[in-house]
Amino acid sequence: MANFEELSKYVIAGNQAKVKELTQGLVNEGVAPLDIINQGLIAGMTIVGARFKNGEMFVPEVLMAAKSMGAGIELVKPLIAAEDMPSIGKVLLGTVKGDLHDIGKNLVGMMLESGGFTVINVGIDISPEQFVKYIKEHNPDVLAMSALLTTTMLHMKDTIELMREEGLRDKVKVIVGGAPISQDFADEVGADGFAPDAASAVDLCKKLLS
Ligand code: B1M
Repeated sequence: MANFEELSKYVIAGNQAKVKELTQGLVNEGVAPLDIINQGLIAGMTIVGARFKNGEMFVPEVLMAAKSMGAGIELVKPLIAAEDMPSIGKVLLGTVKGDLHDIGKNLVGMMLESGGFTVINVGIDISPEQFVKYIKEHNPDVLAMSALLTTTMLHMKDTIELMREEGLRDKVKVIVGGAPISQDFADEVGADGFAPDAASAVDLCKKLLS
């Protein structure tokens, strides 16, 4: 019987060894990889987010929790890739300039890969100029930008404007996401779509490329 609650508990505690052990146990039991991620690993990180917000947890603890979640995801990731299909499109993925948050972005990347996309994850703190450079280099079907800060989300607009200036906007679909992003914001900055979570990002990319 899968014990997601215990897994979440060790994510919150930032106990990498236990997270790995329990994740492997669930894998051995034959629990679906996405259930392990959503009901165990992400569920734990969601509680961490709430506690951080309330001042009940502090940055070092949050980082430990994030690392533990990442360790669990690393174990499950190859199993999702194994169910993979041939690539149905190329997505260039990054977190915008000034923003170092990458947990959600990496989840989006993982989900996209498991949904059959080729993902080029260019990392964090990516300026509009760097995004444009990577687009020219990799020729993606979709640019996916993540932002977690209200102060950095405006760089999505700058990036889209620079793409337009460089004649790239019509060639590449743009999707945006992250905790402070909304559909209204996506419309305002001229993105093709907004996804509230990683699973929706996969559906959105499929819809935009169909
Ligand atoms: Co930061 N942080 N943080 N932080 N951090 C938030 C975002 C914050 C809401 C916490 C708070 O105050 N309540 C707040 C932002 C406030 C705001 O702007 N409105 C905040 C702040 C203020 C800061 C600092 C400024 C703190 C400081 O130093 N004073 C600083 C900024 C650093 C920087 O980026 N320049 C900072 C630093 C950090 C850490 C380094 C400690 C760490 C990041 C570690 C890392 O990413 N490697 C961290 C963390 C972990 C958080 C919280 C606690 C958790 C974020 C997270 O990973 N969530 C967060 C509070 C919270 O969210 N409740 C907080 C789990 C993750 C799975 O969710 O990223 O939302 P999320 O991704 C979701 C969706 O949003 C969506 O899919 C994912 C789930 O399916 N999604 C997309 C994300 N990207 C998408 C892209 C898409 C589609 C969907 O398409 C392209």
